[in-house]
Amino acid sequence: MCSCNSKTAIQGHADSLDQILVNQVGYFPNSNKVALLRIKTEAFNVVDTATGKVVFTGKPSQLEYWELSGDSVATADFSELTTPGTYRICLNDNSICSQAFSINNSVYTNIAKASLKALYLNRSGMEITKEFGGEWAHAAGHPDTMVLVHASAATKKRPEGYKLSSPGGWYDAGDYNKYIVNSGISTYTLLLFCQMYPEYTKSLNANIPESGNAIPDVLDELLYNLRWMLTMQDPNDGGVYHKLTNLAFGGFEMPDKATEPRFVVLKSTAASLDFAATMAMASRVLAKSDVPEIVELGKECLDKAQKAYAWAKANPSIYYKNPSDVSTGAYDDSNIKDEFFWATSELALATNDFSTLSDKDLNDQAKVVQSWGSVSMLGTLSLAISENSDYKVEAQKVLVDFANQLVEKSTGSPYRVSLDIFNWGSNSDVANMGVIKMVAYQITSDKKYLNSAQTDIDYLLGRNATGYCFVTGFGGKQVMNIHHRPSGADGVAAPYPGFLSGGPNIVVLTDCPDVTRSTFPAKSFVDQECSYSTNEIAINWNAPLFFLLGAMDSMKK
Ligand code: 9MR
Ligand code: 9MR
Repeated sequence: MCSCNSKTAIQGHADSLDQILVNQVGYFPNSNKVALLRIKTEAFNVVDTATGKVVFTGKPSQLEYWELSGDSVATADFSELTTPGTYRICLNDNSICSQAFSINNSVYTNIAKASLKALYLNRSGMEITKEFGGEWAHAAGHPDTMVLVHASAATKKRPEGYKLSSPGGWYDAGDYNKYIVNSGISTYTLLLFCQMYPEYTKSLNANIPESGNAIPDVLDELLYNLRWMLTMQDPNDGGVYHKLTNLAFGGFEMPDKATEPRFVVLKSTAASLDFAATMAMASRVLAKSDVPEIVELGKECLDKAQKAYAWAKANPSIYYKNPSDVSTGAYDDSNIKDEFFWATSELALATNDFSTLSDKDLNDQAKVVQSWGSVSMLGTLSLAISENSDYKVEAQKVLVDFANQLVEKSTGSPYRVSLDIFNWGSNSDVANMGVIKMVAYQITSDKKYLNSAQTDIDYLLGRNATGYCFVTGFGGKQVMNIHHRPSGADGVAAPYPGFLSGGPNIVVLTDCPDVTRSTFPAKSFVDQECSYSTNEIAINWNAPLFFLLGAMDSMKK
């Protein structure tokens, strides 16, 4: 018989670990705690891993079938257990046990820091030193000081082949390219965090090279990307290049070995609007800094936001499409009504002039969770939490209505998650839903939103149909083979830590030719490097992950 505190016994039962799904990092003592059981049983035990003693016994709910995972689960609620410690959930005379998890007040501190630090590890054009990168230290690559203007972006003043400097910024994802559309939402999400949690932001030390200077680490980290974004605007007309990229995706080599030429490609309306929105938001957040240089930078951001917005108004339908000789990520979007709304809202807030907005603009927007291509919620969010805006009340109503729908979905779902469509990057949708709930919680102080955000954390950290904890370096069942060039090329077994894997979906079932994936979307995931559609990492996935974990960590007692 297995006793749950014995490591060998658990290893001997590795097959059964997935029978009980838990948040493998842990729970606050006072939070809701719900595990999922895939087995019909009358009772479940919570066992202390240190003593092997049963500390709580509960009765699970009925099994419920989920059409998205193709299996049935019951909930096991052990919220009443509040004693700090490390535990497993066990069944059948403790012969079947879950992964271990902790209950204590600091469960999210390290993982929140790691999820921010991951962005540092993805900085382009900078050596990652041993001091800050540990075993993931590497030489600088992609200086991007001699970037070529691509034919699609040629102008009189900057003709094809013209060389410009656009250094810094984060690599987008597992590839080494830098894309404005995706940078916008990622940077904005961190700016929003700084705005909403100023005290926690000040206190967080992520151990990055700038730690200890007069600027909070969250802000330092996002500034590394924001300063790059500023270089992507053509000062001659205000338009913003869609991306800085190689012509094609390169192989799995370290950054300094990847030396193919780099190009800035087509100025697009979406990139210019996302840039305008992000810079306008930045101007408000940076204005609150007590470092004069940062306040100055904020003014520059507003000026550049206005120029990019004017360019977009004058060029309202330049939709990005890859030119025939460019095959890297497109971030193409032909519905940019939401980008216009977001940029208009942010500029209204930054200039305190709301004459460009109307209730109709607000209500006409699609109520969908934010992503790189659907940004209406970002405008709504900014208006809803602004100190004074003509649209605050209306925006709060839209946001809280949407959060209510999400909460309803998660309480009604067998897996207790609001997600009911699995897109590429499905895990980021879960994280972004958590962000919406955190904002609704701040607006209303109603605990139901916080409890629902907890279920999103639980899902990402193991209580999902794959049984993986989706943040690298954390949990008992870890993702090891992310589609991330440095992780694949560095010869270190462990992947770069703190990254959120994209997560299950059935968009591309053939990315690993030798793998047959589940056709159930919630289970269709493989921890192999080839699976770029389920196991890549990306800055726009880590930003909401950090937001959600940091927000939760900020509420520790
Ligand atoms: O590595 C690329 C990844 O960053 C992208 O998200 C993905 C989808 O655009 O494409 C990956 O590159 C693959 C390419 O599309 C097809 N051939 C295999 C490449 C991965 O090694
Ligand atoms: O996140 C993007 C997803 O929504 C798209 O469906 C997919 C295919 O176009 O591209 C994803 O973004 C990738 C980008 O194109 C290149 N860098 C890696 C990104 C994450 O996979």
